[in-house]
Amino acid sequence: MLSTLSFKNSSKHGSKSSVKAESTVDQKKEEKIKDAEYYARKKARREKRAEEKALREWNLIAFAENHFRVVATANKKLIVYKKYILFILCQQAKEQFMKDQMLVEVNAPCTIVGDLHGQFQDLIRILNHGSKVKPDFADANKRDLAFLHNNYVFLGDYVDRGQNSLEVICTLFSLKLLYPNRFILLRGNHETLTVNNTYGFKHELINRLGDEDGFEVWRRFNDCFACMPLAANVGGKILCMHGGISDKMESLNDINKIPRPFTDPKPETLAEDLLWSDPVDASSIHVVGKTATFMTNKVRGVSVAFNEQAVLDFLKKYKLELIVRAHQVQPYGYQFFAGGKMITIFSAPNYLENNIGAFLTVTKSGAVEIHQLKFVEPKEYEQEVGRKNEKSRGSKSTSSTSSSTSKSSNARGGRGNGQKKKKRAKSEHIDESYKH
Ligand SMILES: [Mn+2]
Repeated sequence: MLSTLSFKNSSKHGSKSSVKAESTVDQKKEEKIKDAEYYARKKARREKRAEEKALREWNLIAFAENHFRVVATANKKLIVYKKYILFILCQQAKEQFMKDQMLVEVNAPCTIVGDLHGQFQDLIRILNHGSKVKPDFADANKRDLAFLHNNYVFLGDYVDRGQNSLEVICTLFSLKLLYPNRFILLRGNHETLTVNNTYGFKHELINRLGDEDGFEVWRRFNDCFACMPLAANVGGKILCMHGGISDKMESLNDINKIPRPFTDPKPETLAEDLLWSDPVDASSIHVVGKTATFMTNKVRGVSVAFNEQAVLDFLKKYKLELIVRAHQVQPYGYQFFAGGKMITIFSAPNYLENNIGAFLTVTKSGAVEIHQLKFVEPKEYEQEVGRKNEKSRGSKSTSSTSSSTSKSSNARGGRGNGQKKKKRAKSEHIDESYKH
């Protein structure tokens, strides 16, 4: 009470001076707003000029090539990116993705790659696989030699977790722009805003580009992710997606009808299943059930889990022979499900302690080979790349960037065939005590 009274008194007696003071305050405020508006306009003009300049100087080939040049120095923050360049890359990639159908048709031979999660060196090892010449983007001949006879399907989860999400996504986007029909980049559940907000990509961008620019670049990448396709059909026989199959479709063409863009899939939709679903844990009784079952995905708390019969029915219904998906880390890089009719591949070695990575190649006739990718220390990696360069200079020997074994499985084989392959792979590699 006392304070109210004294306030009233003071305003009564000192009204003149307080009005004056108020008007000065208002004036100052106005000036401040004007100043802020002036500087905002000035900044906007400056940014626009810088963006236009970046676009004039934008050199896609040089940008892509730079990613292949720096790998020999391994495992640091490799490239210094400018935000305007990243704006351009995102915009052009977005336009390119919109030209793909949601279900992309691809021809064999092709290489299918699983989760990469910011492991840039491993991406380069996979890209170098099968090429005798180190890719040189400045030289059109060598550029073509590296990738000419192959298509690539990447199954998503390029960003988050690892150290070099930015290098991975920039390499893949620039290859997509250079070879739009040969590089098919599917979307993973980490290419959604709510996920890469939390699991590393946003943090990496803010770390490398600063709060404001990092946030803006992150936003633009997600605008672009929102347009990426969700599935690929290799040779009309092998269906590829990040998560898995769905019970919310009636024809393969339903995938093409999923509207774009979307930042996060709506709950209980086909899009959500393609990004998130899983085969049920092998220890579950549902696996051996004779009825196709889609159940709540308790592990993820999102989308569905499906049993082996669901995969077999799905293949029959859509006249397919094999499903290739990623999304789950595997100790040996790959795992069969439904008698070899579904293969999970995970291409980031040492994502968890000691896991091996793997990727697939599909030959023209439809035979599937699994290539494993062991973890290499940065030092060994430099040696490996060094050895490769030596080889590419002279000798005839074929490249072996991906250390290790490859195994065959035939996508065209029958059910029994798949079983046989499963057994063989087990005897070679899979620890019996391991339960997926
Ligand atoms: Mn995933």
